[in-house]
Amino acid sequence: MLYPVSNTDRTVLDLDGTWKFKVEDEQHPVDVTQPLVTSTFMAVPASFNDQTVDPAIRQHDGFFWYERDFSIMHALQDQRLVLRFGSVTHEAWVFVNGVEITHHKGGFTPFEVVLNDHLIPGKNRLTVKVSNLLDHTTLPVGNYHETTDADGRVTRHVDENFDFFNYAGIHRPVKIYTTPRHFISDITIVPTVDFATGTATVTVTPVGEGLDLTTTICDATGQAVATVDPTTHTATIPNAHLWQPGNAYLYMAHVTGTSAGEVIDQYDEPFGIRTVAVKAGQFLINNQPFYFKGFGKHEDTYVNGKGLNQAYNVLDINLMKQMGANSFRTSHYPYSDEMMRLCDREGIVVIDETPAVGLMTRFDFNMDAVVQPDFNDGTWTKMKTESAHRQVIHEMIDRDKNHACVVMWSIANEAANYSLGAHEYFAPLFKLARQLDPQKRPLTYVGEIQASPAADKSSDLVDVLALNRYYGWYLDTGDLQAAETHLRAELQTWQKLYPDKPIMFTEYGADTIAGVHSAYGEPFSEEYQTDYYRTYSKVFDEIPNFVGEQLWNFADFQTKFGIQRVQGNKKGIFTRAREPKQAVQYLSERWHNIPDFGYKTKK
Ligand code: GCB
Repeated sequence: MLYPVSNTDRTVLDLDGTWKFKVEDEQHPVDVTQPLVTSTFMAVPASFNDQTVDPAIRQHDGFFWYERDFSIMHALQDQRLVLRFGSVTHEAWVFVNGVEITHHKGGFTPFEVVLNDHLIPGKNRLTVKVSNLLDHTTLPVGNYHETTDADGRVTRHVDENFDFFNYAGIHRPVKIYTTPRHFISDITIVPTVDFATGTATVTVTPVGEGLDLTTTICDATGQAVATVDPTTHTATIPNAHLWQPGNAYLYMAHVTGTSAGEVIDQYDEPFGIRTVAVKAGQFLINNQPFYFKGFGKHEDTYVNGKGLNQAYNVLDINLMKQMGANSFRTSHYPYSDEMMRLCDREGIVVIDETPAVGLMTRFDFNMDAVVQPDFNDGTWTKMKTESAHRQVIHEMIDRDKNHACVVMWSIANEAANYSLGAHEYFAPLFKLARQLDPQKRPLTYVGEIQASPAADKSSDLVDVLALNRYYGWYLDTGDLQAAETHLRAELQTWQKLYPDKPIMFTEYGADTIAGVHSAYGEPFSEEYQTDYYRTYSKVFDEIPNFVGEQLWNFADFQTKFGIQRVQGNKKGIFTRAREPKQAVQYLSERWHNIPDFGYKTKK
């Protein structure tokens, strides 16, 4: 899906701002044919939850209404007008002038609808009904139940099967963009490089009905450097300037759509020339063994919740670069278009993850049970997420396929990979992702501690073993010596089991309350967090196939209430306000001493 842009053939209208807002009272449903009656307003894009001072609204599980008016200037009315939502979490029904015009389920990917046939002259009323409900068919997974009282009043409740606050609302920008009636609808870009000669071959496949399409490749200064052959769809770029981690370089595919010799539509798609491959236990970017240094993150900031916050995105990347980090994972859902475009420009390497989190029905550390070969906790019969999972894989790859920053797809976070049925569930999804990705990037899922080498039932499917481990926190609490022993033993086992698969950590961390100090290095203190990271680093450096460390978490973040959470998860190495904890200094020193390439060159 192309990002909305303005150029001489297209324009973008911005519908962000302050919208009318109302919590649905199911006893007295909203009449969508009439303007929304409410005195409440909410900023868009943003979660609604932290904009209110009413705890009942903040915590409400159910349906919500947003509304605003808009008009289209006369000069644009013969254009194709497309209404696009960057994301609405988790389900949206969109009405124009009281008539439903589209519906989308899935809170972290964009959707759009052509408006022309639904408009009336003058002012138009745009209404969005939003649901924040989650259950065993949705991604993320929620445990849903409802009760009905004597008066028929239904109370709905979602217990998040995951560790972040269920923020909801219109989270990303709302735009109307125009295209001509015949338009460029898609562009797919696949770069390859001959490293011996430095020549790149770029395949650019534009789609646009009723148009003759031609593509010119421009360099970062805007100079045309190649023309795409219309029959083979390829262009050759000698001495190609590579997109490198920390050293981004973006070319532009300038696509022109003509009809009878007249230019009708144009689109500029930025792209980087880089390759990605997994080979002999290494993760290769541009044919060089890359080492991931960075984070699992969240889209999570004060007041905005999970709403787009561009200033925080810019700051976060600056903090990463200052630390010598080079990468992050979009835990646990695809992030905004805007963040992905920024990472392309900044040379930040991204592991792009679906919202498949919470695919497990039990969570404990009884490792004896899960290692039984026929262990089955029922997850894969209880969960009915297959269709949602296929949809998010489609939508994520469709949106992000051209991004240079994306080097790997993560199909899920911490599923019941130790339970019978896991392989049958995941194999078709991996097959689907491999078919859909034109750049054939490596695939992984992120595995949790119960899916140990002895218990895991599906790790043969992944190209890279991506592990989340909490030795020294949830296990071996406060005992870093035991943690070190257990960590080493497990990593050595994976190394032996899969001598050709790279291994990386996608989570490891300890809750740390900023300002708590301990002369004894006790848990929750800043000293403990630093010691914890030192311990892990030592073991990582011993494992030949270990290709990256992404700690948990970049910053403290909001979660549901729970006895292990004090206003949220405190495993950030930055506070939620992005103030550094002590570990930042240690990790900065370590990461500045680890080169992006060649750190773990195999003997
Ligand atoms: C995990 C989850 C992550 C949690 C984290 C924690 O394994 O993937 O969502 O926040 O542990 O801090 O417990």
